[in-house]
Amino acid sequence: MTSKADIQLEIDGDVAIVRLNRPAKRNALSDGLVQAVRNTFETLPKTVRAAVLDGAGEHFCAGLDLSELKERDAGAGLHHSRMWHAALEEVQYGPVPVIAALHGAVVGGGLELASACHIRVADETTFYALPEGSRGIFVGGGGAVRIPRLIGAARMTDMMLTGRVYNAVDGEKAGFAQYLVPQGQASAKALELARRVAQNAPLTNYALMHALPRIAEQPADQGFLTEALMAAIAQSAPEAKQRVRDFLEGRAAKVSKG
Ligand code: 1HE
Repeated sequence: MTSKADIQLEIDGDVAIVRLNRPAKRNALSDGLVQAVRNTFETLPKTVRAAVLDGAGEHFCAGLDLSELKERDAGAGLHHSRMWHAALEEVQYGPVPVIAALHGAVVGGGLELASACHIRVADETTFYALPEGSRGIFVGGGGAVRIPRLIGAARMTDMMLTGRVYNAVDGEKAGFAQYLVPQGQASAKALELARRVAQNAPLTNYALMHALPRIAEQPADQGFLTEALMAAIAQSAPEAKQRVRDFLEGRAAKVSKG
């Protein structure tokens, strides 16, 4: 059973915090919850410029709700997987960059969902697995496309063939997460990053979400042209001109070592 309360949306200035809220079921993704994820990202208020995705309770997400995995014929299985694709596309190619705040289990479809986000922050309790291999099934939420782009096909193959689980430290080294933080601090760090991302020029964020992943898949000669077109559009925006002027006239921060 999925209820409206299984997903929470909080608006904090120009940042949306979307929370999977089925902690008793470890935020397992029922069909209803997958649809709710899609609907939430599709209908974010226009004032939102970045989002955080996290999970209530001890775990980010236990993946597909296995209690709904009944016998499906091939056609129904195809449409079920495509339903996941449509929802996770709305996360990846929706209106704003999404920062996943990870802790505990990030497994199966939960890892597929995290992979659709633009940045992943993991706390030290995080672990990553693809138990589909041991359940006799296959990824169906876009994982075969997105996970190899994070960690490589060889690591994903190993995880699915052997049930290998990556802990937070090894997971960050492998490429699952870009930030590793102490226990309980993933959501706060993700929110801090989201606030920073929200300050970017909208066309820069658009280019990073929509142009960069496509350019990365294009043959080099096409990629160079797409890059040039995107660069020309981004730099012609009045906001870009203002930001460059601010730097040249000493009003904008320099790049510092951090
Ligand atoms: C669930 C699910 C679930 C927990 N579907 N109900 N995913 C998996 O194979 C992972 C399965 N889950 C686990 O391995 C563990 O639950 C966890 C490591 C995530 C968490 O362990 P723990 O000890 O904190 O919780 P628990 O006691 O195992 O589970 C608590 C409850 O959540 C329990 O229900 P209850 O009614 O007995 O209290 C569990 O049955 C329930 N629960 N995980 C349904 N996944 C697009 S295709 C994607 C394909 C996949 O994602 S396959 C991988 C599925």
